[in-house]
Amino acid sequence: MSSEDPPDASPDAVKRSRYTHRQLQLLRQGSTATPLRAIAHIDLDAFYAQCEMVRLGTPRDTPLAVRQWDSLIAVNYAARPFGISRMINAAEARKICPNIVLQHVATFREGEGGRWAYRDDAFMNIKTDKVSLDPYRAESRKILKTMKEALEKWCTNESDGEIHRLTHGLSAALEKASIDEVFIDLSPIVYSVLLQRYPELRLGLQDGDRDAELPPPPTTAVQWHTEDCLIDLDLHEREEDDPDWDDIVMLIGAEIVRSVRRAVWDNLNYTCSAGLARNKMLAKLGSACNKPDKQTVVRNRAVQHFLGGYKFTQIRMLGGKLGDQITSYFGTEKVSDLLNVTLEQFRAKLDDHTASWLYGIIRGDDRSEVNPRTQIKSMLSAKSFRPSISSLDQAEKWLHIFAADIYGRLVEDGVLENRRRPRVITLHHRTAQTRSRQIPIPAANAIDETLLFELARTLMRQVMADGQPWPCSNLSLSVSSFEDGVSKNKAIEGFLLRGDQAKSLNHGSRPRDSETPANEQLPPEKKRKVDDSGIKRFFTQPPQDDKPLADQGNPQPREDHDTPSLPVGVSETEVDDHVMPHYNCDRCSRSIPELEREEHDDWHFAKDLEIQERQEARDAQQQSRPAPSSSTPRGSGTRGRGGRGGRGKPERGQMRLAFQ
Ligand code: DCP
Ligand code: CA
Repeated sequence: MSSEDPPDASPDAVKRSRYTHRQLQLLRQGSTATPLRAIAHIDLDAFYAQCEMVRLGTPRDTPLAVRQWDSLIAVNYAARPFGISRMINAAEARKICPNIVLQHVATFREGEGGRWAYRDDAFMNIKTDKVSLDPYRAESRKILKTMKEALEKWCTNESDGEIHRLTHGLSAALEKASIDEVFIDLSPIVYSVLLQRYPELRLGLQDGDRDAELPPPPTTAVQWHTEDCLIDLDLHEREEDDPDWDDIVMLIGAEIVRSVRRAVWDNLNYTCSAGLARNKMLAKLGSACNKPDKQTVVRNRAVQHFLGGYKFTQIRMLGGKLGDQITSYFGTEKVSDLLNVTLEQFRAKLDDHTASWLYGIIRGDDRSEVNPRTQIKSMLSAKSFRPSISSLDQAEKWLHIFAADIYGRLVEDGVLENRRRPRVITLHHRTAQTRSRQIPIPAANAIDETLLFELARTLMRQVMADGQPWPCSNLSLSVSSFEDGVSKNKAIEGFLLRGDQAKSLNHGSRPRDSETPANEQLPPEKKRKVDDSGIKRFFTQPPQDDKPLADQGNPQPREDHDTPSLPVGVSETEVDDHVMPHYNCDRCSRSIPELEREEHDDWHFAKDLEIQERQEARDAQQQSRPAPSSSTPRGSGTRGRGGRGGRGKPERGQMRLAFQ
C-alpha cells in the first residue's frame, strides 16, 4: 500500500494513531525508546555448508555436510530431510545418505608452512593438522559488504533533491553478531521511506506538538509480500483491524530486508533467513522460525502470541543460570506462565533490576542497541597435542602456523591500514602446568607474520629457560589489547603504550606465576571491580561449571593458584550499563559487555583446556595409585564431542573451533 492509495472513507479513518510525532522522530535517530523501531536479524542458512557449496559449485539439491575430523559441523538443507544433523558423525551420515558430499574444513599442517589448504586426507590427520576458518571468514566479510551496499542504496537511491534531504546522513547500524549473523537497525531508513511515502507525516514535524498523536495511516489493509512469514496476531487482535504506523514500519522494514537478502543471493549465491521486529530479542527469535531462505515478521500486535509459545530459557540472556533459577522459583519454563507473575512477585525473589528486566523481557521489551562497534578484543590460535610434543623444532612449526593464522585475521581486522593493532602477544604453554608469557609488540615495527613468529619464539625460549618444557600437550598464541590506529584520527603515539600500561606489560614479560591460567593474565585495564548493581548482582557466585575441580567436591587440597580471577569481560565501573549493551554468557551466566564477547569466549576456552588438562593429569595419577571413590571429580571441561571437545556448549559461528 502506498501514499497513492485513496484515504479510507470509513468512520474509523478519523481515529488517531496510537503513536506520536515524538515517537516517529525517535525513529530517525534509531533511539531504543520508540515502539516504532525496526530491527532485523539476518542469519545465513547452513553457513559453512553453503560456503563449501559456493566454492565447489555444488547444486543446491545435493546433500552436503562440512566435517571437522569425524564430526559434522554444518549440514545443508538438502541433507536435513535424511535425518542428518550435527548430532551424528561422518560415518553415520554416509550410511543414511550414501551420496552426501562430506567436505572437510581447510587445515594448516605441521611442517607445511603457514598456509591453509583443503586436503583430502585432513580428516585422518588430527595430529598434524589444525582447522582454518579463514575461508568462512572471507565469505562472511564479502556477505557483510554486500549487505552494507544494499542498505546504502536505500539511503541514496533517488535523484529527487527532497529525498536526498530526508536521507542525508542516515545509515543503518549493522552489528556483526557472529560469523554468519548480523543485527541491523533499520529505523533511520524506515523513517526516511515513511516520510517519502506518507508526506502527511511531515506535518507537525516542524513546530507542532510533538506529543500529539500521528494521523492514522491512509489505508485499511497492509499488502504483505508473499515471501513474508507473519507471526499470528495476539488473541485480542484481528487482521481486519486497521493497521497503525508500526505495521507500516514493519512492511517497509520487510521490503528493505528482502532487498538485502536478494542482493546476497544475486551477488554471492547465499541464502539467508531473517527476523524483523521492534527489538533484537524478538528479531533473533524470528529469524529461526522459517528457515531456510525466508523472513519472519513479528508485528507489535503479535508479540504476546509469539513469545507465549516459547520457553523463556530460549530467550537471549535466559539460557543459563538465571533461567534455571527462575524456573526453580516459579516452577515453570514457559513464558505464558510467567506472564501471570506480577512485578511484586518477581521482586520478592529477584533483585529489583533483574525483576523489572524479566518482567519486561517476557512481554517483548528489549532496549538493547544494535552496536556497530563490536570489535574483536583478542585473537587466539591454539593446538592440543595427543600425543604431546617434545621438541623445540615441533613447537616452532606450530608457532609458524599460529603466527600465520593470527596474521591473516589481523589483516582482516585492518592491521595493514593501521586501523587496529594489538599491543600484546602471549604464549600459553601446557605441560603438567600451564605457563604463560607475554611481551609487548614493539610499537615501532609493522606487524607481519615474521614479527609475530619471532616474538612467539622469544616467548618460547623464555618458557624453555624456566625448565621442563616437555612433554607439551597444548600450545597457543594470542594477541590482545587492541588499539585504534591513525586512520581513526588517533595520533601515532596511540600505538605507544601509556606509562602505567607499559609498566605492567614489562612486568608481564617477567616470569609469572607458572600456574596462572592462560587467559586470566589480563591487561591491567581489564582488572576492574565487578559491578554489584543491577542484574549483575544476581550472579554473585561463580557458577559451578566454571570453578576449578578443587572446588567441585574434589577432596584434594584447594590449589590457591586456581582462585578464579575475573573472567575477561566481567568488568564494570566507568561504563554506564544503559549505554553499553551486555549479553549473558551461556557458559557462566555472567553479564558481559558485548564488546568483550570475543575475549570472554577466549577466557572460557583457556579455562576449559586447563580444566581438561588437570583432569587428565589427575586421572593419570589416579591410575598409578588407587584413589578413594569420593575423590572422583565432578564436572570437567571435557564436555562436548568431536571437534568441539572441552568447550562446553558450542558457540554459534565460532571464531575458534576446538583445534584438536
Ligand atoms: N558451527 C560449528 N559448530 C557448531 C555450531 C556452528 O562449527 N556446533 C559453525 C558452522 C555453522 C556456523 O557455525 O555453519 C553457523 O552456525 P549456525 O548455528 O547458524 O548453524 P548453520 O548456519 O549451519 O545452520 P542454520 O541454517 O540452522 O543457521
Ligand atoms: Ca546460520
